[in-house]
Amino acid sequence: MLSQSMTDALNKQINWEMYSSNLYLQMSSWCAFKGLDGCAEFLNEHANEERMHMQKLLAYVNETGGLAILGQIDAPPTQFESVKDVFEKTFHHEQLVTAKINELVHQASTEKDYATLQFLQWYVAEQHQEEFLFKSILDKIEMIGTQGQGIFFIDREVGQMLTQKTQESTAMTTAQNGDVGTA
Ligand code: OFO
Repeated sequence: MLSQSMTDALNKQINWEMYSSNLYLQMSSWCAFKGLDGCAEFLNEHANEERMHMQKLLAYVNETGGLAILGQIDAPPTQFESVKDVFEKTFHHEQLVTAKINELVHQASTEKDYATLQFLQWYVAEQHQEEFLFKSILDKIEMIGTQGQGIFFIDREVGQMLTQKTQESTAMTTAQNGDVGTA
């Protein structure tokens, strides 16, 4: 059973995850408008992942005796200076989300809510991956540069990262199904 304070804190995180989803969807839209189709697809997929993060939290609150609440969500920014600006903002946003997850972990630990503490470990690992992912995109942008055909190559690289990610997750699902079949 969740305490009211833990329920409130998880509901705030539900809101953050929805905001993240909308932010990345808006960035995807900006990239599509600029003809950056690889980046647009990558960010669109990432928006879907953020929605999944929200749904996972919502399910946890509901199954633990709390009432999950979808509050008002701020509108994300609509204009960006460049593709580099987009990915700098994604990286900073993920750092902010990591800080929010760490606050939740601290609260669960302080309240001795060990089920929530355990549940949040998935988000701790996920944030590590996401910060790494966006930092690696920023590193690539830095390496390739945005002059001349640089933007074309950045867009292609980011699009390929999505293809690679999709292949890895398909391989993982296949391996997991195989494990279940042989168990
Ligand atoms: Fe991008 O992170 Fe959700 O949690």
